[in-house]
Formats: sequence, C-alpha cells, structure tokens
Amino acid sequence: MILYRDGYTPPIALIFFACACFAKQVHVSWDVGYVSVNRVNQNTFNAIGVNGRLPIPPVYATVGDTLVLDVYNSLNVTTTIHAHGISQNGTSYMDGPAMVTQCGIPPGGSFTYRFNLMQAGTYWLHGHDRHQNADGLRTPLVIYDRHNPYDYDDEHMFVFEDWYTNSFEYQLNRTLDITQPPPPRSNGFGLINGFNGNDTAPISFEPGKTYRIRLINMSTNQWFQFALPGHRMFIIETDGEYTERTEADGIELSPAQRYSVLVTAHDSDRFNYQYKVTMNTDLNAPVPGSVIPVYHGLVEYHRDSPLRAANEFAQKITFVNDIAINSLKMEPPLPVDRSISVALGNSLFSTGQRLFHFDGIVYSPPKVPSLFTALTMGNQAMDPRVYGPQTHAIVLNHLEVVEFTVHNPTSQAHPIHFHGRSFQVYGFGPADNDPLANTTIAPVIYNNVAPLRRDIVVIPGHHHARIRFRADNPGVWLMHCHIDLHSAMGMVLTIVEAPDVLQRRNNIPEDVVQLCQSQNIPTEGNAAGNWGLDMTGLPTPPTLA
Ligand SMILES: [Cu+2]
Repeated sequence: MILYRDGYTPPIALIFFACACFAKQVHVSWDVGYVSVNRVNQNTFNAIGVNGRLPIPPVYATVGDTLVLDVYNSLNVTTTIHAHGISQNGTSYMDGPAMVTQCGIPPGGSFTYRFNLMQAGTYWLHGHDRHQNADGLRTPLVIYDRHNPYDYDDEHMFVFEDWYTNSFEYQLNRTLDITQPPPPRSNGFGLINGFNGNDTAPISFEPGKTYRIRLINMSTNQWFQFALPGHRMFIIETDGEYTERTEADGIELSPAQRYSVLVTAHDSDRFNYQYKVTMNTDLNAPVPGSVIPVYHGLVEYHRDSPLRAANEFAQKITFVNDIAINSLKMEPPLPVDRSISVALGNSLFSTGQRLFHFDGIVYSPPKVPSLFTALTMGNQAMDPRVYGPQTHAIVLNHLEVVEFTVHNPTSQAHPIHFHGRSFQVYGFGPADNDPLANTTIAPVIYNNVAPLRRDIVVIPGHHHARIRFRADNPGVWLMHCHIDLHSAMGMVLTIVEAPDVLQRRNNIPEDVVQLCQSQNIPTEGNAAGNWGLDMTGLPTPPTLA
C-alpha cells in the first residue's frame, strides 16, 4: 500500500492561508504527451499524460484567480483542454472542444488558455479532442472559496476513474467496424486518486474535526458510489454549486459529476473505520457474469485502534434524488420563456452501424468551428441551419429562460452535460415515444421550492429530465452525453447562444484565430466554409435506417 501520493496531497497552505487579499495568477505548463503506464498490472498502451506523468497533478486555485494554462502538444494528433463546469462567461473561445470554439492544437504546436475562475467548487480539466480524456488526459480543478458558507477543519479528495486495457481509439474503431465482431466488453478497472482501487490509500480523521470530502468521477463510462460506514455525511455541493445541507447514506456519481460532503469525525479515536467505493457497473449495460468491483480503504483515527470494518454496518444505501436537494441560494424554479424538447437515442443508421444521437441526428464536426460561424455570418448567425445539418444547432436568444426537456427512451441511463453553465434540475418523468415508459417506473416529480443546480444530469432509462437556465452567457456551447463512447458516436448537439451579442463583443483573441489559420482551417462562413446555406463540401450524414 502506498502511503504518500504527492499528486493528490492537498496543499494545506492554500486551504488555510488563502485570504481575500489578492487575486493571483495560477500558471500551469502542460506538455501533453504519451506516457507508458501500467496502472492495473496488465496494461501498457500509450496513455496520455502531462510532463511525462500520469496521474496528472490537480490544479488548485481560489475564486477570482486567473488560470493560465500553457499547453504544448507532444502527441502526434491534435489536442485541446476543457475546464469542465467553468462557465467561461465572456471567454467562450477558451472552452476547449475542438472545432466548436477553437481548432485543435497541432502536433508540435502550443496554445495558452487564459480565463478567470469566478466559481468556487470542485471542477476538472480534461482533453476535449478525440476523447483523449479517456486515455488519461484529466485532472481535478479545485477552486477554493473566499467565504465558505459551511465550516470545516480540513479536506480530503477522492477522484474516481475507469481504466481499460486498450486505448479509446481502438475501442471506438472496433465498435464502429461492422465487418468485425464487436470488441470484447469490459467493465474496466477502478482507479482511486490515480491508482488501482485495490491499493486505496488511508485517510486520517482526528476526533471531533469536520471534513469536507470532495468526490470527482472522471470516468468515461462507469458510475461510482462512495460511503463512509459508521459516519453521517451531508451533501453541500453538486458540480460546483452549493446546496442546502442534505443528509445522505452514500453518494453515487455518474461520469463527470462532482459532490462535496461534510463528515464530522467521532469524538474518540477508539476505532478505525473504512470507506467503501463501488464501481456501479449495473447502470451502464453490465458485462454478463461480471463481478461489481468494490474497494475499501482505511479511515484512520489512531494507528493502534482496532478496525470496525465497512461490513459491520448497514449495507443498504438509499441515494438522494436530485429533486430532493435544494440549492443553498433557495432560488425558486425560473419562470420559463421558451420550452425546447429533445430526445436522445441509440438506433440503427444507414451505414449499418448502431449510433447514438439526439433527434435522429448523429453529430459530426463542421469544417469551420461553430464559434467562428456565429461570429462571421452576420444576421444569418441566428439561423440554426448555417451551423450545418450535423451539428444539431439550437440558437438561443440573449437572456431568455429556457426549459429543456430531454427524453431518454433507451433502457440505459445517460449523463447529459451542458457546457457554459449550470442549470436547475427541475424535474423528471416518463420519456415520450417510449412504449416502456410510464409513471410507475418514471413518476412525475418536480422540485418547486429551490431546485439544485449542477452541470450534469443523469437521465435514467425511459425517463425525461426537465432542466432550466437563463441564457446569460453568449457563446457556443456543446450539450452531450458524458459517456465518451456515446458522444463519440453522435450523442452531441450545439447550443448557439446570442450570436448577435457575440458579434457586438467581437473580442476573440488573435491567437485563437491563428491556431486555425496555421493549419489552413477556415475561420469564416457557414459550417462548410461557404456563405448562405450552401453546404457543398460537407459529407453526407447517415440517416436512420
Ligand atoms: Cu450516453
């Protein structure tokens, strides 16, 4: 068992001495490259790390700081970085998704991300080109608050990842190749704080102290559950948004979700305990006959105290539904100006492949990054058609309150992420156009008091979810499933928010334009690089079979 992992040691000085005195610049330099790792004793594919390391050290900052992230690309393909959950208000061009808000950084090229961190909470940085996050390009981004609404004495962090024996590219290509049998299915291996879940490190508790425990699921595919048997825990944060203090037996996180919980240690150090981490393979089409991986680690009060093992306590965990949690601000549901309904799916297409989609549209990137189309098409930028048939663009008006109802008529849960914002999770109910959906399996439930906010909502199979937000962030933002195989196979759409306001601001930095021009990628015109609605040159999209 490894006792010290420098990559995940919280910087105590930052926690206790971060004062309201000075906003600072947090400068991080990343050389993104291939690293040879053997994280679960049987895997040696070329993973993607930073500065020759994997796991990548987390980034810590304080609200008001500016993050300056220099990226040099040592890979032999393009790369980009996305700050997950950071709203990028005014800096849409720093959001990261390749061919949406920027061009990929070419091999041997570099680019500097620079943006203000105006939100306290638990976030993460990850690759947003070619799903390089799945091969390791991901790490926590913790932003400390200047005035914590909740008191606590210290922090611990648990970062969960799934890890596979092949690269994401291999898995995707094999899945898409209908001339070959599908690749062998695997639940993967659970990693905790960058290491094999079976080697979980102990955490220490001092009697009487209260701990904030940050939980981050950076997985591509798997849900994780966390419990501290023998202790009470209270949710205070969902995806960077404070919540009312809400008691929970345990926490379940979909890919890309984050939570913070408060746990107060027992008054005496007479016993040690265990934390319990379960990789919940049941939610994502379990591999038949597979065993659910469960990992235990020590909660150490005193080196010599006897252990009260996790299995001495009640095993049944009831997870708290999003609807049952109120936001700390106690903001009531926003009054809706406009309702938009979309349906996700997994269907057979004209290519003979089973693909993922919203409303029968399989996303593929445009020839001009959508943000440049929004900036250069004049009045036509308000017409969703100029973004091309394969980006599934939805244009929002500045400051309107939008309710999205996202229907999931599949049998599988999908974690749906919006770039550029958090949103209110207003309610759930049965999916439309789904013969298996009804109010018994998917009761209609709303939070009419003060819905929590978050940036990833899990829509269980045969359900719909209703989410609300005010369109107060002009920019181009993806909405997509955060299961990487699903988004890689089309479950992505594009939200173009207030292109008229974006054009008036006209603040795109020259180096963002240069990044495209140095690779001969057009920076004006519609999705095909033409004017008007002429889409000549774009590939023919697959259609529902
Ligand atoms: Cu999905």
